Amino acid sequence: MTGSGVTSTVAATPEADTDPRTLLDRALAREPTTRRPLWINRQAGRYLPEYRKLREQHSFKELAGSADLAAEVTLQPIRRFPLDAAIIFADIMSPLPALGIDFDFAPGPVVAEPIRSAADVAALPDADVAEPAPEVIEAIGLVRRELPEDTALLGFCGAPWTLAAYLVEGRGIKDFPLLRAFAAAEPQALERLLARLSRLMADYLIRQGQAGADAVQIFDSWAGLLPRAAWQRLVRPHLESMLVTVGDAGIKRILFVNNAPHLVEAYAELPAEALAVDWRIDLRALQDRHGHRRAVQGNLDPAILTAGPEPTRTAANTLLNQVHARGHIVNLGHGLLPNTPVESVAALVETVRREEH
Ligand code: 1CP
Repeated sequence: MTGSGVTSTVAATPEADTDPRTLLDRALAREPTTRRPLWINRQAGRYLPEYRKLREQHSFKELAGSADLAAEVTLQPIRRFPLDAAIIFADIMSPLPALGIDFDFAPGPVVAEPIRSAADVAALPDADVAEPAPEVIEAIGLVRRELPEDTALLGFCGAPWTLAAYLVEGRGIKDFPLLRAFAAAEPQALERLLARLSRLMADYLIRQGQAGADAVQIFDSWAGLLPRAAWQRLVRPHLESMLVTVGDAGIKRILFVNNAPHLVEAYAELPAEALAVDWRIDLRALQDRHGHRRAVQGNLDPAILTAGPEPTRTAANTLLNQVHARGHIVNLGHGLLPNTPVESVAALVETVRREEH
């Protein structure tokens, strides 16, 4: 492609200079911006020396469980790089104690008593009594007060299916065979579990919005485990009802679908302001099909950043040239890897910001 279409879509408008909204807000509305917004999945965490230093004194559970420490970790990458959004430091498991779920991290989530039967699902508390992750809600308030005005704050949650994956399987393992067996043997119990998670996550995301999050990202990291027909029947209705409830509350939604090429078209039909995809997906082709009504987010391969600043710059420039600026939020296609040099992140930030005019 020539690239001329790309430059014409980033033309600055006089209004854009005085618009109090963040770049992320405007990209979510698919309005023209002076440059594309950038934030990075897992931008806080183990690749940062200042995070590793805190981790010498505190477990991950302690960091995520304390509003003060979580706020501090959220702000660490923002102090180092001029990113356009912070994402609250927590885990997709954080709201699950509200359902009486006990878990630890080793380093990923390990559930003490996995859900393996209809009786296990029936035993979950049904009334919406407990407040999901009050420490996360408090941390959002703390970060909001510290964050520069032009930096957006993102809340997040796990999609019902991805949470169910950990709850049924008990931990993250390849292809989640116990989960797929449960979906076949106990479809009604699975649906009851998904419905319960969908309600809890809608409530949790709305609370995050009320506490000061500008938008929320829903991580469906294990979206691709079921074939399309089973996904449509069992999973989609519960994901959709959560997205509708959150949208009706006026909260903007970024829906991340990971490693599910057979479902990307179905995800693009779900109600969300932006669709985020992993690095396997052709983002420009996705934008050509759905960009008239969805912003797109992504999708550099995180592994490229581990190769250093030069490959990072090359890949970032290719992405910027291929994908139209309007309605594009730059990000990786999955989380930063712990062995990423800080210099690669700096190179990515610099490359994206150079587009400004
Ligand atoms: O320091 C440590 O040892 C803990 C590692 C760690 C971290 C930094 C875990 C355990 N979670 C987190 C934080 C986290 N998790 C964030 C905060 C944002 C940031 O770092 O900037 C977010 C958004 C998540 C979301 C998350 N957790 C997802 C969805 C995104 C994705 O990666 O697909 C998933 C699947 C999890 C589960 C989880 N928690 C932790 C790990 C290592 C994992 C995944 C691996 C596994 O299942 O074993």
